[in-house]
Amino acid sequence: MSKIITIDPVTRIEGHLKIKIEVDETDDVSFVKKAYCSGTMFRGMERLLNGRDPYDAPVITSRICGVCPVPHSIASVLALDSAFDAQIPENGRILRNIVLACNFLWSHILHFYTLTIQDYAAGPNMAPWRPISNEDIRFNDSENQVLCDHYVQAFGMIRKANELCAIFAGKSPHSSAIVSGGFTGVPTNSDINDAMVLANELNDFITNIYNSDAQLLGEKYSDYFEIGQGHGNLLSFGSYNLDNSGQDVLFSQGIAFRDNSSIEPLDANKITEDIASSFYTGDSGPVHPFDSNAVNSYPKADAYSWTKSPRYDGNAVEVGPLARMWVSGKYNNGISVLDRHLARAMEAKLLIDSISEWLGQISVGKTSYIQPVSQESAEGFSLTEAPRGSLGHWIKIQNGKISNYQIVTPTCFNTSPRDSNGIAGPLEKAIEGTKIDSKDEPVEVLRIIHSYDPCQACAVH
Ligand code: NFE
Ligand code: MG
Repeated sequence: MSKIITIDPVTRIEGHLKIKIEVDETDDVSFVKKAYCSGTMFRGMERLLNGRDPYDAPVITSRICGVCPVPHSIASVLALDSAFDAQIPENGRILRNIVLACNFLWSHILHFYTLTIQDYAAGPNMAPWRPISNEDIRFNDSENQVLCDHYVQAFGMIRKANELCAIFAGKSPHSSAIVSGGFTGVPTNSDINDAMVLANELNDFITNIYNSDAQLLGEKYSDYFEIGQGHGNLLSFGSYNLDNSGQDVLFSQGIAFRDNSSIEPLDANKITEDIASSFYTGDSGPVHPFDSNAVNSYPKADAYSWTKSPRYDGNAVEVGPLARMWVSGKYNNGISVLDRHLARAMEAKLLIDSISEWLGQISVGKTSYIQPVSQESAEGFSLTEAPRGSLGHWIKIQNGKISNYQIVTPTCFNTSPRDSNGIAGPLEKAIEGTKIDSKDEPVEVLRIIHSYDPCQACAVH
């Protein structure tokens, strides 16, 4: 016998996500047999770009999301850079890295303290900590109190990460300083000094509080190192150029398949999207983003999500901090709920250390921008990383206007529905097989979902 449980909406994520699970009830113990992820809203940002000036793309695509506006701007200007063969001055490259890393930091801190810790810790008897239905709280009273204090401190840190970004980008979120050809700001010594002060405060919090709270979570909930593995395929597009050759990067590009411990190089032609279970019509089967002709279509038989199904060489692949750190050889403990949280915290430490280094590399008084030579007809694409994982933008330009713009986001990869081969998306697969202690409160499922840090606004874009 099976029981259907629907969590709709899933809370403490960004955007609108529904999870339906089928729980096996034949024995005393319950296991999830099937899981279905649905993005329940439509955005249409790709269609909105058709016919517009190519330089509008970074400004508009930034608005896909208030959580990761910088990565969308970066992905969009990288696609324009590739279409126009733009040259980026050193300062432009460094400033892009700094503001991108600031966005990662504010997102990671926000995720751990405002979207995750409530799954594990019991705060005071007031909103947003109560009502609480979860019986599986393993922290003692004083640990709960400390975590709650850190939650309050985290808000100040999120603000500081945004301020650090705004020193250079002028405004955060949705800065217009990130442009094809580089970056519009030319920093002063006083900008760099102000940024250093904020970076030091953030480093202190990330090192002594965030990373140590993540470790404590790992100690209390060590069984979650065995929960939520999924397909076990980890993909990273790579990001943060450390020189202008594009060869030296902070996060490498590559893929680690479950049955193969080596990291394989990525072939951009093997990235496809499938719309079998999505509310779109167009070419069925896997289609490369440049060839996409998908148009929204609702209702549609057998479809259950507004998210498409990105695949790599036919495989469903997990993306995110764990995949990025794994492919870069910086984390290899395992693939699970807790590994995702620990890799994310370790990545935050790596990034705040890098920001301090990059601040020291800015050349005061030198330009950050070289005007690109626009083309009437061109195409380009970018493969980069956002806080939640691999992000790609593909642009085709005809008669000086955008003729096709396609976006594949991290949460699209992670929360994708089944494809035409019946392969479940990474989050669906991670939930399937999980043992549920209480069918009224499947907290295990919620903890698996939150470990991916889904953003459905990005997923449906
Ligand atoms: Ni809306 Fe985003 C990140 C992107 S997730 S948060 O990180 O792209 O798909
Ligand atoms: Mg898309």
